[in-house]
Amino acid sequence: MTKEELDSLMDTQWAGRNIVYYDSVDSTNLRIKQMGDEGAPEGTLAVADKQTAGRGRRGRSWDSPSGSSIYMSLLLRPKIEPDQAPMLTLVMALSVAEGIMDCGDSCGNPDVKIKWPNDIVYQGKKLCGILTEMSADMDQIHYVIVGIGINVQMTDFPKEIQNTATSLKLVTGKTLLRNELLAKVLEEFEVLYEQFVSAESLKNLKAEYESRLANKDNRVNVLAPSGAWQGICLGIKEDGALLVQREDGNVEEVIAGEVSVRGIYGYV
Ligand code: BT5
Repeated sequence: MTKEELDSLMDTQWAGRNIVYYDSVDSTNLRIKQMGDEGAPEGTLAVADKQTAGRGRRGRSWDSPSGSSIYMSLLLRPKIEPDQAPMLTLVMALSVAEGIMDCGDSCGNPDVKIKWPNDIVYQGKKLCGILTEMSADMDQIHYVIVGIGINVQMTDFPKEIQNTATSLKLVTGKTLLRNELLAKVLEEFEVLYEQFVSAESLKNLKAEYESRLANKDNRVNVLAPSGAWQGICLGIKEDGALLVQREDGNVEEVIAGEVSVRGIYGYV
């Protein structure tokens, strides 16, 4: 993966048209944050072969060895309200799932699913995670960073995640080129992002997202700060909330950030 190869494969109008490539970096999200503060244009993309301080949500870390995965962060300057920004995680999750499908035979056509809100999974294991961060005032977004980590050819995982993590190589046996997948994800994102921004909701993406939603119509555990409860996952709302029906028939809107949702037998 080199900047030249990425530039030559990129078939987008603006997303990923200004690529900053690192052999090794602390975190691509941190680099994009700096570029966002310095006024870089929408669509600027940081890509790294390796991260030394890859970040997950809520202070967690992202295992980021060299030579085997995609680590990238995209700078966005959407004209939406700050409270609508978390929906961008769902837009990117759908773009990654569709991008993997677009790679077709070269990727072995795995039927990947989205684990709401920010993971791409295959047969119960995590292939990709997304971290969306934002710089904003109360009523105005300065910029949003969408960071994506995709396990492409990783075969060795640290002990703590061996049972929950996987890679495209492990699930398909195929050696997929990272730059090909990266370009497909951005092509998908550009289209889905325009649909999202023009509707200011997920209205146009809801059906597609739900068709990829792991646990749809299945029983899930909702791990809320006030306690865990179970229900049936019905789908998503146009604002990105997950709809879960309790035993008594009431349908709750679960908001990302406050809670985790798991299958009743494990991580997905
Ligand atoms: C995420 O957080 O899933 C968001 C990950 C975002 C990573 C990208 S890489 C490019 C950009 N730059 C960054 O610094 N970050 C973004 P979360 O839902 O909190 O999941 C984190 C958890 O996933 C960890 O606590 C581990 O259990 C697990 N994990 C860590 N590394 C993993 C990996 N490579 N594959 C699968 N699971 C992993």
